[in-house]
Amino acid sequence: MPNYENFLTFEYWQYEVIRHAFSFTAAVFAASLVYFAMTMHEATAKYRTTFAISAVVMVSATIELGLLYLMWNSAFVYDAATMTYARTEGEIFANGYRYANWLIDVPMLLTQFLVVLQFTGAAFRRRWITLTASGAAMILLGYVGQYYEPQVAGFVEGSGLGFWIWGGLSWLVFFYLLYVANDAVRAGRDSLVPEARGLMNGAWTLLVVTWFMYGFAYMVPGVPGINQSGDWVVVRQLIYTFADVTSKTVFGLLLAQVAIRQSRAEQAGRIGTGEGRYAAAE
Ligand code: RET
Repeated sequence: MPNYENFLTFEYWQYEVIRHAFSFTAAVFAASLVYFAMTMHEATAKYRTTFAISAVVMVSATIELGLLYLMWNSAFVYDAATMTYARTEGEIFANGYRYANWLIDVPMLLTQFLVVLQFTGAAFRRRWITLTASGAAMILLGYVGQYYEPQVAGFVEGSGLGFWIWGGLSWLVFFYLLYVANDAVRAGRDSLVPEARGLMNGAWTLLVVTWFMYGFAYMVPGVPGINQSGDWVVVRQLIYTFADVTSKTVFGLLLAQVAIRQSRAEQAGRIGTGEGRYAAAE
């Protein structure tokens, strides 16, 4: 089943705002890629992984958002008489590309988080497996659920129950993921120098707040009263846009700063350059 956007006709401004949001996001990620690549040398070798991961996230997101932009362009056609955009016969817009992007980026961002928290060895592996597995499960469950959008929004016959069941399971996995990630921050942040700890706390808060937004955006087609409104399609895509830029680029910038501050402290000889206390402990 195609996403619920395909069943609506959009006013000129609604369509344009969404188109611009897609191009804005793709451009931010392409520009951020250059920034992460060019500032990588500011950290010592041990901390460069976080820049490399941000670069991977930027490439995948630029491609996926670029595809969304192209699809949005071809899926709707302008009618000058009514000044609206209606779906082009034979074409569809698929929000599923976002899920493909998250499937790459969620495990990447969680890996980045563990790396900057200085986990190594067995402690890293244990947390990494739990976090990436639950991250992937969360995305895949939501991916299945979004196929029920037309039913739950009332455009097609059917109860839309699948939307709530798969989405509900995804929410449960999400809460488990947050629980495990919270445990990792608590255990890992003490190994950071004081001037990096505040930034790490900021990155964690940012992660929680922005990741919740994706879950809320998922629900929009299921909310009666707003689920057949073009305005809410705009709101939903703008929520995704904001969450994307903050959870990928701003999050990456905060972790890069943590890495740079750690590197400086090590270079100044204030802390050791060993493998971190967790490797030693295990
Ligand atoms: C879904 C389905 C409904 C329930 C929840 C979801 C959560 C999605 C999240 C996505 C995060 C994406 C990120 C991408 C960055 O590149 C799958 C929408 C809770 C948390 C961080």
